[in-house]
Amino acid sequence: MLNNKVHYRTCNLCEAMCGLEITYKEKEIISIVGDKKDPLSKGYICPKSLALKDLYEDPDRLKTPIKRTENGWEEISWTEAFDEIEIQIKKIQEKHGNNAIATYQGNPNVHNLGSILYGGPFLKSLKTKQKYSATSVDQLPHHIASLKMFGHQMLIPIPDIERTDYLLILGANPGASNGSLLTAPGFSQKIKNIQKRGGKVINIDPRFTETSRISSQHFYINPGKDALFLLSLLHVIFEHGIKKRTHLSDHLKGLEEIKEIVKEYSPQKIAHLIGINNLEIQKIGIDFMNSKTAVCYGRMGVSTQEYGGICQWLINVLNIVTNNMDKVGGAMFTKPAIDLVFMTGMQGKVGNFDRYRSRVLDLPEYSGELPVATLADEMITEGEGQIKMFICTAGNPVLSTPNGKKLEKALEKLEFMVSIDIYLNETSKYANIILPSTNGLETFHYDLVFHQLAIRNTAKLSEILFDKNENQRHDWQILNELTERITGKKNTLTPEMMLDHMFKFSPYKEANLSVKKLKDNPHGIDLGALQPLLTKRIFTLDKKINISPKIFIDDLKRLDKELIKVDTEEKYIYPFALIGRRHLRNNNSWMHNSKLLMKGKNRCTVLMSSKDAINLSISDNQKIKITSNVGSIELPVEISDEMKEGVLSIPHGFGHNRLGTKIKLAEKNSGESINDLTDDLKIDQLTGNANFSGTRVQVSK
Ligand SMILES: Nc1nc2c(c(=O)[nH]1)N[C@H]1C(S)=C(S)[C@@H](COP(=O)(O)OP(=O)(O)OC[C@H]3O[C@@H](n4cnc5c(=O)[nH]c(N)nc54)[C@H](O)[C@@H]3O)O[C@H]1N2
Ligand SMILES: Nc1nc2c(c(=O)[nH]1)N[C@H]1C(S)=C(S)[C@@H](COP(=O)(O)OP(=O)(O)OC[C@H]3O[C@@H](n4cnc5c(=O)[nH]c(N)nc54)[C@H](O)[C@@H]3O)O[C@H]1N2
Ligand code: SF4
Ligand SMILES: [Mo]
Repeated sequence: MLNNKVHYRTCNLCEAMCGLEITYKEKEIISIVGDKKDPLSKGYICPKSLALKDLYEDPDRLKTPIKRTENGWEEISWTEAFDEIEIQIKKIQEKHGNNAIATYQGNPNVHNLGSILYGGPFLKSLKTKQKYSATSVDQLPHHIASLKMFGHQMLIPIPDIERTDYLLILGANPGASNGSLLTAPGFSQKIKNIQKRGGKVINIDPRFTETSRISSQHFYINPGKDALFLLSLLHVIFEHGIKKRTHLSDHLKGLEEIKEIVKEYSPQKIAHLIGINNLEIQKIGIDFMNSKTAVCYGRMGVSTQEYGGICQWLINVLNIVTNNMDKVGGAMFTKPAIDLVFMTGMQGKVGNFDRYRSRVLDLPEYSGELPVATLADEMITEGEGQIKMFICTAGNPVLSTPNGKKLEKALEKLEFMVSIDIYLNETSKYANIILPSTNGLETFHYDLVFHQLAIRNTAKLSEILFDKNENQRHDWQILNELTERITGKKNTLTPEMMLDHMFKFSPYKEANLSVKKLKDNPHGIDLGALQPLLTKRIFTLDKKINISPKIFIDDLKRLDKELIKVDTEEKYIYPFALIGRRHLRNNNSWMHNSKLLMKGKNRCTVLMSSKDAINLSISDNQKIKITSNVGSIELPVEISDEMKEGVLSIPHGFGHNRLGTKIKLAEKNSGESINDLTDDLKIDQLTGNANFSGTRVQVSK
């Protein structure tokens, strides 16, 4: 009789990097629990990790390449698939130019070592400017703020939530999302701990969320008005006088400029637009500046706004001018075992912005990518540079990008499309060929990205738990074969070899890190708490931290129109503002096929305040039609006093009712896609990021 065995790894489903202890026998998982010896997560896990079993066993998961034919989908061999894709790439680029091929990289790419290491060379081999990713429906403003202020797109300040006395959270709901650009497993407990230490947690959100519930105080804000809120906080802080000198003083520039600017934004003048009372704003500002340590954390909900760029810039400014940047208990910077920021920063490869613009809408490039909101227009609009072929890797843009229905129409018209994906879903169904990859437990993994964003420096490797079957391929093998076929050059390096090489540049010389050492330490290795280090890694040309970058200052003119805006006709036609929401047991669009996660009541509902429901005579669970300027969907109402009056909430990632997919359980719990309502043309004009917060809608019965 075979004995049970135990395997340790990091959960790859969200950014929290929880350590798992998986008991298994042959190819069967017996249990998944938190690994108490993991130096970062110390035993914490959320229910999603248990779904790794469902994912592994899911009969709907693709294992063989499939090709769309007149008679439906047919299984084909890998050689046949690669041969045909190679022919199409060459044919289309010869006929229409390199930019006729577009690529989109979805979120799971950053949770997959192989995709990170082999995705870059693959994109480069295509020599196309039509590159897109989930970055521009998510955290793009963070990167631009870091690039313009610190000189490096990945120099993202990490709130030191384990040591702070005051945490101001805007537009993030770690109580459901487990945190983002802030890897902190057990985030909710850490919020409670701040209060146990005598500290405060203030949450600003148009909805009273899972995070609001465990915060010291919650304030409802009008969607999309965080830039004004932050300006008014800075007004209060400068009015009371900031500390004269800090360890960053000699490294700052632009302080006088911002001080002048915020004079215009007193809370007395703009509180009514923000929706938070003048005195409350003053109190938050004063408490923030007087707290021994304090940090402002603003995520998804403030990034995906009309002024997302301004928001992320001002959050950094707030942390800097209150002497909380690069300080214990404030916003800090990591020094991970493989320190991509330092490695690339020293080589001057720090990212770029606006070197060229998109063809149709004239939107700025960022780090070689264009904003995905304009992908459909680039496909539909005829002329030189029109996209004819699309390669989608681990992405579901039909559900995840604004105006998904428009993208569907555009995908239908392509000459050829390839998806590298584990499912036949809402996006991959438009592919001519789907190349399926291994997933999760079948992969060798090291978190290159999330160690860079964690509240503590640790290093952990995950070995393959279950070998793939002979006909399966890893993402890196698929990407590598495509690259080899395009370039004609062989690459025999494996992810393991590449990783081992990167450890040679580790700043932790004394730790002697290597793949072997991490294999010998399966719970991971602790490298210590974050330390101040920013002055050694400012990568701007003049080596100054720029508090007032010109692009943001100029963008304030756009924001200032908000101050004098009278209610437009749009507000009467579409009286409600729509926002999204996450749930602990969802993961963007792709885990609704897990039995375990889909238990319980329907989660794809419209949340509406009871006052609004009474005004419209709508009862709980009644189906209503929600319409925006781009489309309409029908969903049941959930009356909830979590909602601010005039604001509705629908989760993203649903809409599995489109025909021709193969995700049986998800189809049964289909819901509707919020991105059939969001507008691809209403974006943050500065950064090109999608704007999901506050889509104007009307409702009818
Ligand atoms: N309205 C609204 N829209 C949103 C958001 C929102 O809050 N509101 N959130 C936005 C955010 S933050 C993000 S990150 C995006 C996400 O947007 P996307 O990345 O486009 O969407 P996902 O739902 O993550 O889809 C991931 C795809 O990868 C496949 N997949 C999963 N694992 C693997 C793997 O290991 N290998 C391969 N090859 N494929 C795999 C899945 O089957 C799925 O098709 O959505 C954005 N869209
Ligand atoms: N369970 C689960 N976890 C996830 C994911 C998932 O889909 N499910 N997705 C992962 C991904 S890809 C990401 S990027 C992260 C995102 O993680 P978070 O950034 O925490 O994202 P959300 O949970 O969507 O929280 C955004 C919050 O912003 C609020 N909000 C909306 N509009 C505004 C506004 O105008 N102003 C303010 N102040 N608040 C606003 C919303 O009500 C919501 O509470 O989560 C990750 N973790
Ligand atoms: S919080 Fe994220 S990383 Fe941790 S177990 Fe849940 S899904 Fe996995
Ligand atoms: Mo995301």
